[in-house]
This record gives sequence, C-alpha cells and structure tokens, in this order.
Amino acid sequence: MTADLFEGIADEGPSREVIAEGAVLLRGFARPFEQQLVTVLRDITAQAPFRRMITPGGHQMSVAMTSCGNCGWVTDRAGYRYDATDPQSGKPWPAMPQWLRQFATEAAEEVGFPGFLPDACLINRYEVGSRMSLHQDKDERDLGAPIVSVSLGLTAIFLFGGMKRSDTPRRFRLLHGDVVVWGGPVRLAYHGIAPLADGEHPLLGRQRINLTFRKAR
Ligand code: MD3
Ligand code: FE
Repeated sequence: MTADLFEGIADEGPSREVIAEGAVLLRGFARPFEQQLVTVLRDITAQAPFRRMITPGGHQMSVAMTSCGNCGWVTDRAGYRYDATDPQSGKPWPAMPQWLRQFATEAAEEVGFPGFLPDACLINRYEVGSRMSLHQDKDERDLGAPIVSVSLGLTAIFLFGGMKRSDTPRRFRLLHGDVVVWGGPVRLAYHGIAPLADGEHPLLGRQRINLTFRKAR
C-alpha cells in the first residue's frame, strides 16, 4: 500500500474528475499558486479594472470582466470580439506573465493537450447574485485549442449543458483552486454559472474570480 494511493483523501491534495469526454476537473490544481494568482490579479486590475460590459442586446452583464494577454474579450452594442486594445484605457491589455501562461500550458498538458499556448486570459468577477447564462464560447479562431479555467474565491455552481441550448444542464461545484480543461467536442457545449450564493472566502472575501486561458487568434 503506497502513500500516494491516499493522496486527495487525507490531505485534499489534487485529484481529477472527468466531467465529459475532453473535460477534466483538476481539483485544487491551482492551490499552490493562490498567493501568486492574487498578486497578479491585483497588478492586472490596477491597469485594466473590472468593468460590467453591455451585450449586443443592450443588457449590462452581472459579471464584471477584464483580460490580460495579447488580446482581450470585449462586448458592446456592436457585438462580441477579441481586441488587442482595452477600449476603456485605449491601451494594450496588461501582459500575461510568462509563469501564468506556463501554468495554463501545464494544466492542458496534464490532461492530454500538449503545446497549448494561450494568447488571451479572460478574468471574470462574480459578486453575490452574479450569474452567467447558458452560452457557447465560439469567438476564438481556433476551436481546436482547449480552454483552461481556474476558479478562485467563493464556490460556484457550474452548469454544463449539451450541444443544444435546450439540453438540461448538469451541475458541478467549482471550488477555490479548481482547474478545468475543456477540449475536443465539449469545447462547443453550452455552459453557464448559477447566481453566486453569499459567503466569505478567507483570501478573496465575498466574490468569485474565474480565469479562462484561450487561444483567441
Ligand atoms: C465549457 N466562464 O468566461 S469557466 C466564460 O466560471 C465562462 O466564469 C465561466 O463560461 C466562469 O466564457 C465558466 C468554465 C468553462 C469555460 C469555457 C468553456 C467551461 C467551458 C467552454 C466550453 C465548454
Ligand atoms: Fe464560457
């Protein structure tokens, strides 16, 4: 009997769960980097603050967003798109630190997507009651590349639908430090986040932050 058999039971270390083919949840994979992640979030949001953008339909999103990397995701009355410039500052998005990009590359590699080189990191901030309705991510040029997501702060209920919007979603809890890699056919599945429940996270307070690493162009 080896000690590593009990890894993830005794000390809640990393473990993996398969959500669907191509979607693997790495429980706690980001926990060793939580302090560095909080620091980098502070740096990025000092340069490109969180903002609640307007959808093409004219609704203000309940989730506040920003980005880092060579391009960031924006929405306004004109539509959804990736842009090299932050429309709020008129400047390029903050750079993606090399270690952060490497972290996403390693998470993807861990579940069988080697050579993932993201050029964009979208950062979502959920306050209590914020939600993200079911949608598909298809603004990226290369849908063959996976998406790596990192959850920080309060626990969210992730809604994982099917290939049709009408498919009843399955629910998964995403905890602080959880990483999910989405590649292959599930890359186009409908997904969302249920309204965030109130709580207090020791590191991040009354909010949830989600980072998604993408190859946008
Ligand atoms: C499944 N973000 O930014 S991350 C998004 O928690 C987004 O903020 C959610 O959906 C959040 O677009 C979910 C997990 C995630 C990200 C992208 C996916 C799941 C996905 C793309 C395809 C399928
Ligand atoms: Fe999404």
